[in-house]
Amino acid sequence: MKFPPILALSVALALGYFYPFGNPLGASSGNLVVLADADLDGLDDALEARLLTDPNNSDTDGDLVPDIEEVLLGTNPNVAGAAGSFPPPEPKLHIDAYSLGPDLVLQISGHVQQSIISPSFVWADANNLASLPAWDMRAYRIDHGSRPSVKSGWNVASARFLIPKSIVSSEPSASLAVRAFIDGEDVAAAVMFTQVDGYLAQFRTGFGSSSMTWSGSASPAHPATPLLQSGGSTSTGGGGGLFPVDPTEGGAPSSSSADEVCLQVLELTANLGGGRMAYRVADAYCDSLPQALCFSGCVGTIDDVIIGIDIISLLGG
Ligand SMILES: [Ca+2]
Ligand SMILES: [Ca+2]
Ligand SMILES: [Ca+2]
Repeated sequence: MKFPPILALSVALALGYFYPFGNPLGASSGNLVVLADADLDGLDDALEARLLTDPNNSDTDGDLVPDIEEVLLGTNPNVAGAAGSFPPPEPKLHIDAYSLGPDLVLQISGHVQQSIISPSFVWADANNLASLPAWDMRAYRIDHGSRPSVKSGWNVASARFLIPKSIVSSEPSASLAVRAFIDGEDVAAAVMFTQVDGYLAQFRTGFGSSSMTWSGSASPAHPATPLLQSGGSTSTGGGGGLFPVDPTEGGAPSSSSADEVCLQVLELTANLGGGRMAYRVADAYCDSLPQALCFSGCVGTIDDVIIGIDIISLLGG
C-alpha cells in the first residue's frame, strides 16, 4: 500500500530518519548556498530574486521599511513608500517556499507584538488533510528568531524549515498551510502547489504585482521564481499565476515562453471539508508578464484539479 506522504513523514520523524535534530542540513550540504541570506533581512536570496529586491540590501527601496516587512505589509519593496503611507502591522503570517535539491525550504515570517503560540502545519491533497504540531516539525527546523520591527512595539518573527520536497511533489496538487495564535489571534497562511510538465509549480494570487516577476535568464546565483502573496485562500475561486518552485534549475522547460505567465482560472467544485477545497482549472493560458515564464504545458492544465486550503474555513470562520 502507498502511505500518504504525511503519514510517511510522521513515520520518518518517529524513526528519526530525516535530518536528525542538530544536523539538519547534511543531506543538502552541496546546495547550502541557496539558503543564503546575504543581507540578513530574513528573506533568503532565492526569495529576493523572485521579488527583484536587492539581496545585499535589507531595504531595497530605501524607504526605511525592510524588504521582509514590506512583504508582510503587502507593499512593494521596490518602490519607496512615503512616510506614513504604510498600513499598520497586524498579526499576520507569510509562508513561502523554494526548492533545494530534493528538499523544500519553507520560510515563514510574521508580525507580532507579544507572542506566537501553538504553531501548526496543515497539509492537504486530494485524499488527505493532516495537521502537524510544531514539535513534530522541530526536526525539520533550520533556524528561527525574532528581530525588532521598524514599527514601534512590533517584532518580526521568522523560521525556516527544510522538508522533503516529495511531501508536495508526489501528488498532482497539494497545499501547505501554517497556523498560529499571534497575540491571541488565530491566523494562517497557505501556499498551493501543482505539477505542470512534470515540474513543481506554485500557485500565486496577485500575480499582477510588479514585484512578482520571474527572471528566467537570471544568473545561477540569483535565479528566480516570483513571490509575493502566499495564495491559497482562494475561497471564491478566482485564479492566479503559476510559477516554478525551483530557483536553481531554470524552473521550467526551455520551450516555455518568456515574458509570459501561466494564468489559471479556478472554479470551486467541491468543499472537501476542514478547509480543504477542490478547484477545477476552468481555463488556462499564457498572458503577458515581463520577466516571467509560461509553462509550455499551461493550456494542458485545463480540467486539472487543484487542491487548496481555504484559510477562512481552516480558522472556523
Ligand atoms: Ca535577504
Ligand atoms: Ca534585501
Ligand atoms: Ca523598503
